[in-house]
Amino acid sequence: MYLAGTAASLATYNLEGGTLTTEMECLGPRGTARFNQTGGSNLMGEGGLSISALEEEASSVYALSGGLLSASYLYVTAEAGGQAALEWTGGSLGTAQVGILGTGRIRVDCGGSAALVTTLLFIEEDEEEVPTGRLDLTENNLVVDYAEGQSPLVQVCNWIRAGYNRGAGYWDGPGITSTAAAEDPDALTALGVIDNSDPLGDGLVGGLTELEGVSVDLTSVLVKYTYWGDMNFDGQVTFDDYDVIDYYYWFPPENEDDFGWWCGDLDYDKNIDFDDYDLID
Ligand SMILES: [Ca+2]
Ligand SMILES: [Ca+2]
Ligand SMILES: [Ca+2]
Repeated sequence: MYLAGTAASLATYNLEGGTLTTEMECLGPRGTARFNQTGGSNLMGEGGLSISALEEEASSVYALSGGLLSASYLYVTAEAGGQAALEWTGGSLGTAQVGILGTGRIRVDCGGSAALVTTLLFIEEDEEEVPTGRLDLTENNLVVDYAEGQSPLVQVCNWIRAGYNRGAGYWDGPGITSTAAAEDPDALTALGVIDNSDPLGDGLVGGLTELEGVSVDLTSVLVKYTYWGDMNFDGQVTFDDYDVIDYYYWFPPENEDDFGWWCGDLDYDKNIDFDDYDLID
């Protein structure tokens, strides 16, 4: 199914109930396309959903506020000033691959009740390895359920570092960010990330069987909207978390890539110092 496609066209599709079954769906890449799903099921089976805007005046938006959207892949692509976005505010989303290309955007704004779960996540980067796309989790979580030996932890951590935008802003960068953290008047919240397999092997974080109601396996990278310093992802900051940062303050990881939220490097600058303790206090 194709929505829009040419420069002057405007296309809107509303799905309120029933089941829509297609092999694949494309919004864009020119003109204005909007898919409003407030209920029902939109099923693509083995196929996927492509939301694209490849010229300045183009705008393609999929707004999911109810029902079920199921696609084996989901690509959001914006180039040349076009606007392409998935706005997820309610209902369920099931997808195995998520790609955010160019300046595409995905916003998960389900009131903290949702996790974007995928086996592969890709966010395009420029020549300086700065991400160009944006995944805004607001108050929600992310699970990248990877295959054994293929942890995307370093990449996901880099995208969060870009989203946090330390030194230039506050949770307003590209990559993986949270406008809820940015707008928190007390600045107490952040996006944390851990590899559930505990790659450092110290038994201080990871080993979770669920993340706020979502079942997870050990080979998963978990991103949680939580309080600064909640390294073990139990939703609060306690002595257990201080134990983590204290341990790694005295016994820091040997490799630069091993620094991140999980060991107390809360500001993602690859060391553990008083700036990190400031954030937890
Ligand atoms: Ca896994
Ligand atoms: Ca905790
Ligand atoms: Ca740090």
